[in-house]
Amino acid sequence: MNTPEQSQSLFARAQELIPGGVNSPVRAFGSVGGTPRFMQRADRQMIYDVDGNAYVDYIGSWGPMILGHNHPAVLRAVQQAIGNGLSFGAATQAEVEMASLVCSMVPSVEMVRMVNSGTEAVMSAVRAARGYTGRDRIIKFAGCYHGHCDAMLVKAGSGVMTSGVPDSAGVPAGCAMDTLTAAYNDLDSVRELFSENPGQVAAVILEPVAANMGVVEPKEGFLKGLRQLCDENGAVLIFDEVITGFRLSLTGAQGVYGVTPDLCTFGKIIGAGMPVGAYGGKREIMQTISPVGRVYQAGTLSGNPVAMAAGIAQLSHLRDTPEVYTQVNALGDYLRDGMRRVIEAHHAPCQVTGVGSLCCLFFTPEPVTDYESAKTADTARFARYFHFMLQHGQSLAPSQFEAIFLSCAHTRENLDEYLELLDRFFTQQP
Ligand code: KE4
Repeated sequence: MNTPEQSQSLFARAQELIPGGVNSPVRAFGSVGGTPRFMQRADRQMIYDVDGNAYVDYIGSWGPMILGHNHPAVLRAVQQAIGNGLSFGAATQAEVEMASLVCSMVPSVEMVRMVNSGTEAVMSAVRAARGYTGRDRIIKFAGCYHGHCDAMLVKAGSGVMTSGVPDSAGVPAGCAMDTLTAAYNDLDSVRELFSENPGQVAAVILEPVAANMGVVEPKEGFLKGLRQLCDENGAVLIFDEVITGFRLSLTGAQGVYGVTPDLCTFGKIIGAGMPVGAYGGKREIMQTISPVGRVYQAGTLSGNPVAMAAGIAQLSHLRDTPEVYTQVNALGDYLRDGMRRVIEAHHAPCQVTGVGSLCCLFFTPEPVTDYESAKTADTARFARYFHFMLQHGQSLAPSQFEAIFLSCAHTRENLDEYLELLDRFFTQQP
């Protein structure tokens, strides 16, 4: 490994010009320390930093790169689209194609609206649920992340207060109070909030597989129970599938677990690395959206032709080669089995979680089923593991509370290299 001199000088300069030197906080290595690597090129499963170092990429731009970087079909589509102009601010055929693709691939989506990020998708879906029900309150889950709109940057109030309190400066208490927080995998906590707020809850929103507190799977019956509670209370069930959508299966987590949301949100894979988000679901809810309905939502670059070309190419490839999922999910099983063998051999106080191509190594002896148990992780030890791996050419998410994202471009040899290094880490730092 070359010393990260270029990254260090770029980071010093960046910190003068950009808050924290980054355009998204997690990239700053805040929870692991050290200098973030400034990347300049990626291809297939590999990514290369400005100091000439090569890494196996286990972030994949936080999810979009399920086919690996620079997939030929995506690259070709983008190059072709660019030649026709970057953005028109007018309706295009590509948007109809994209909408038709999403609605044909995800049965719960009868209508869909394109936006430019997962945050925008969630913000819009929450507004649609509030407009459709005429109610204000939203139930979310501790440890689930849904982007940075005000209503989602809220944590549970203290004690008996069921109303939320801001989880970020700049979020007004008046906004936070309408967001209630339940515990993931705990249906009673949801039942309690519904009974404390009768007729006031517009929606329940969650990551059907949580991947922002590390990876935490829904317990048997949890998603089904939420579906039932929403039906009983006239609330909209929103699955935030920004990570799981088109990753766990062609029909996301809703297809894997067999529970149908009323609305769902997408991002990442739907744009193949270009800035795209989407929200969609029941026609009667989506018809509340402007210009048809009274819920306003808009965006200059929504449905951008270049972004649509990328997304259409990636989704079409996934639809036409479903063996992609067998391949990438099998890699996930292989990696999780290997991780479990290594931590067992070393009696390491760790948990391995994950679904399909999402994996997570928690540095805690406790089973992880929600945010409270996830927070028992030894983040200092995670940081040592992270830097050990980075030094040996493995680019992992710089936080215990993220995921390993596998792609079709990863190989078993890549995973064997990771597992051999994991074994060495525990040998050297028991
Ligand atoms: P964006 O606004 O970042 O496109 O999407 C927000 C979002 C919404 N919902 C879920 C389930 C998400 O995971 C995200 C964003 N994911 C993080 C990674 N955990 C993005 C990385 C970052 O913030 O830089």
